[in-house]
Amino acid sequence: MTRALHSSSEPLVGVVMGSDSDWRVMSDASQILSEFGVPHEVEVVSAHRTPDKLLRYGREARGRGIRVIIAGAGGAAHLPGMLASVTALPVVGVPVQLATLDGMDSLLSIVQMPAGIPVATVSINGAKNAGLLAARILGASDAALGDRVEQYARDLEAQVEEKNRRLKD
Ligand code: RP5
Repeated sequence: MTRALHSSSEPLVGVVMGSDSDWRVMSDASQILSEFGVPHEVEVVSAHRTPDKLLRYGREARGRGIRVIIAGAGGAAHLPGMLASVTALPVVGVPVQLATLDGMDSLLSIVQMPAGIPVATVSINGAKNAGLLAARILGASDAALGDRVEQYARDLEAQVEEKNRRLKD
């Protein structure tokens, strides 16, 4: 499943993370996007260490043709919310689990957004679902991609039924 979404390979999804150390989790988003043939870019953007870059990235993303931002961060995870505050694009937040606090710090930092500035938060380390959510968002207006998303769900269903059948053998 590696067909290109468009003939152009201009990125439609921005996969950003607060640190290169988040890549162990965020690579799942990039991988599933690649499987669906969704062109995307990957960038380290830190809310606290590179605040000017954060603002620039958020403000310019839409004009560059990005349609969905997936933002992962751990600890005091302000990246997704701050990006959402400077762009009209949908932002999917991925709480990255660090060594302490079981990722609850990251989850709560991302999920409790004030009314008016939404972030679609997935589960702790849920980067694969973030990628799938981005594919679904794009697939709502791209029939070929929407079909691939539907087929993915049907394949999952078939896998569960196959495991169920084997269990009973
Ligand atoms: C956060 O701090 C990053 O998103 C990362 O999850 C965490 C730790 O970063 P490093 O110290 O590993 O660079 O901003």
